[in-house]
Amino acid sequence: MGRLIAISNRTAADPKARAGGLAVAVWESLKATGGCWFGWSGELVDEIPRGTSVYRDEGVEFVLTDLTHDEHESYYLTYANRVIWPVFHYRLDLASFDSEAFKVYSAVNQRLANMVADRLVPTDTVWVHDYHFLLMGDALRHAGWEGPTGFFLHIPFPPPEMFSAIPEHHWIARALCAYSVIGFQSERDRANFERYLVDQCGGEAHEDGRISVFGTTTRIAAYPIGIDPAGFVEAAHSPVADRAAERISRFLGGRELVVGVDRMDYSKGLPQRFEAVGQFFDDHPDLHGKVSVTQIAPPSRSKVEEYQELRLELDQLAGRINGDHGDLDWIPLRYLARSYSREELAGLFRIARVGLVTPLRDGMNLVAKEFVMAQDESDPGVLVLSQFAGAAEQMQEALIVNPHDRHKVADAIHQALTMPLEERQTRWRKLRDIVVKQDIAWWRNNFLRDLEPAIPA
Ligand code: GDG
Repeated sequence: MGRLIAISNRTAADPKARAGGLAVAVWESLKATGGCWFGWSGELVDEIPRGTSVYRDEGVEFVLTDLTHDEHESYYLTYANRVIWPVFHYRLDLASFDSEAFKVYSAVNQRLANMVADRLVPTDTVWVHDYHFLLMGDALRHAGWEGPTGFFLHIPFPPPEMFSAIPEHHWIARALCAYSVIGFQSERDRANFERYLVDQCGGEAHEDGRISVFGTTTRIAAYPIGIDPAGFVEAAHSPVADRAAERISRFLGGRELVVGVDRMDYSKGLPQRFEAVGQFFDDHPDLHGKVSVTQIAPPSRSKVEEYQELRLELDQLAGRINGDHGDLDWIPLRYLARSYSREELAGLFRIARVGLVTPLRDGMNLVAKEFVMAQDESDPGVLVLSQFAGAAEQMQEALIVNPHDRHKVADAIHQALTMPLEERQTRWRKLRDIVVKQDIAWWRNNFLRDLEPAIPA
């Protein structure tokens, strides 16, 4: 294989992204092939920048561009985050369709594609990431690039009935099919896209997973993303994790810990989770004072209105639950709207009896996998997992719930808290085996292996 070229909105040049599993996994291949990573610098400027900032780190070249204020507003905040994100998470009610913003989204995809194409050589392999760059495969072709181009969608792909509500759906689908390989998180997402192409575009699905449509043939497949399991075990046993675990244990004073960690996003089902926690305390007065729920929810995209409303709703709900159930010496639901280090989170997971991962819709959900790896075999905690997280396809040994059904989620919390040790261990071992086997390297290798046949000999 020649050089690997990665393209994503934010890159590992951003220290916050650098520690993430994805950055590490992609970086490995970039380092091994002397590759290059393209993306946004994180800076905003008034005029479309002519140049790029380029620097090298461990043999990997980062090529970054600033965005103009207008591009950031229309491409990123509006089209990516107020059209694609809500619709792809099945939330048509939250979408603000905007054809002017689509033009800018399209122009940014083309601007970056031109920047990338200028630096490509024929032996390169291009791997594009996520919903900011749905049109990049096509834009690269326009820019003269004819080599293999893969795309991985980190978020769900909605059913065709929903996707086709986007005014530009046909344009997007046609552009997507310019990629040689399109990867999804789950079989459900892959099947949704295939159904759209077959039913609405006259596509022909082949048995080997390729699909012929729009005069071209593209491979579509599910490649569930994983984590770096050993790295997370190490984080969970680091001195920072030990200190965090100690601090929380002191606060808990022998109470059982139920934990949730999610970016503050409406896809994560936090209001519904809080309602379920309220239901659980309604149903089990005997457990008042014996269980403490901690929800960590670092705010994200706080410039977008829907996220500001979510923040208010959570503040209110948490206040109500604690007002209804709390006592002088007990806070039933601790809700912390801030971020913690990866090691601190790992320490928190390690001492939790229950992990709550109940998104309304999620591409994969890495927290589910991290929670499992942080547990100790001698006394493992139980994962309560939404049936609507991509992770549910791999992690059937979790307690699988419908996050909209607060009674069932409350029952699952109770079942998890009272589950006998032997059952906890049996379930946990099966989950651990999956997370270890289908890790981040497995994901990357599977994807790149499928992209390789597209490389001209
Ligand atoms: C997208 C898709 C898909 C969370 N809070 C803190 C923190 N985190 C870390 C978690 C985990 C990551 O962030 C979140 O990953 P998720 O998978 O849960 O969700 P998204 O951010 O929505 O990611 C998702 C993923 O892409 C990968 O393909 O699984 O479905 O939506 O690693 O631990 N990390 C730190 N402090 C925090 O406060 N350090």
